[in-house]
Amino acid sequence: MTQTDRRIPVALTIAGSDSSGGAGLQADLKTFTVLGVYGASVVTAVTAQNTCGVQGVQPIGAAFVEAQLDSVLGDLRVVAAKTGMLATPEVVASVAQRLGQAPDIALVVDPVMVATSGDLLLAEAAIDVYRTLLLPRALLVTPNLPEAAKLLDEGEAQSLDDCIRQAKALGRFGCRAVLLKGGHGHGPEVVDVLWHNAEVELFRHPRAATINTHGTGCTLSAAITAQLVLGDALREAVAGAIVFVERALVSGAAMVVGRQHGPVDHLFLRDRSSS
Ligand code: PXL
Repeated sequence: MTQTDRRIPVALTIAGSDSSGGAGLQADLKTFTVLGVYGASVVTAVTAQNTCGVQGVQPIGAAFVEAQLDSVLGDLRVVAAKTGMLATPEVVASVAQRLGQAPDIALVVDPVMVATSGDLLLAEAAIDVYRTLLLPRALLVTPNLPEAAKLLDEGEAQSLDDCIRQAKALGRFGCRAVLLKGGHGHGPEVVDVLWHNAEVELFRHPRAATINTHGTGCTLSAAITAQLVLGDALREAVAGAIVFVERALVSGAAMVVGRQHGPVDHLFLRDRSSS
């Protein structure tokens, strides 16, 4: 075995920093770690943030995002990557262009636009760059209902039929698969719609009774990425990640991290080892 072969498989997050530690690249690295995968990070923006909201955003310039990507991709064996908050059209374009040169990396695109608190995390002008440059490079895109509506430039899905239609429509941007997350809907049941290989699969689960939902989407896309690094096929990675997030949501319901929307409990597995 050569030195190169012995490099361990890596999950990469390309995302913003959440100073409160519940979402963004902090959520991603925690998720990679508890799932047993080595994580690396390329920072696209730094937010000043807590459980009450986002107090400030400092985007990183596209040239320095590219420098970080070059450093990581030129040395580490990145098997799968995810994007989270990309903040500006220039960064979306740079990430798409640089990952276009690394076609073997499985790419999960979480098209982050707005924080749980309602604060904007993406410039409006970047949405078209997602459509034209980043989605065609993606293995999987994981929008919530408002993000899917923005990408499609239509109203938010109001029914399961709408969700299925929108999931299929997003596939026309050139990604191989779409997971349309139903968490922003209403009612006691959440339905996530996976469109993959020209087929639709529904993942139904009870809505967790919690206000601690900060970082749910980040954690889901990070868990999918970690499962891909571990060798799962896409469908199994998605199914496993949905269960992971459900358990993190249920365990996090009782946590008090700050005064408002706290994070999911990335450490819920610790209860297994202490019993
Ligand atoms: O959950 C979306 C998200 C992604 N990235 C960063 C965030 C948030 C939500 O607050 O802060 C950096």
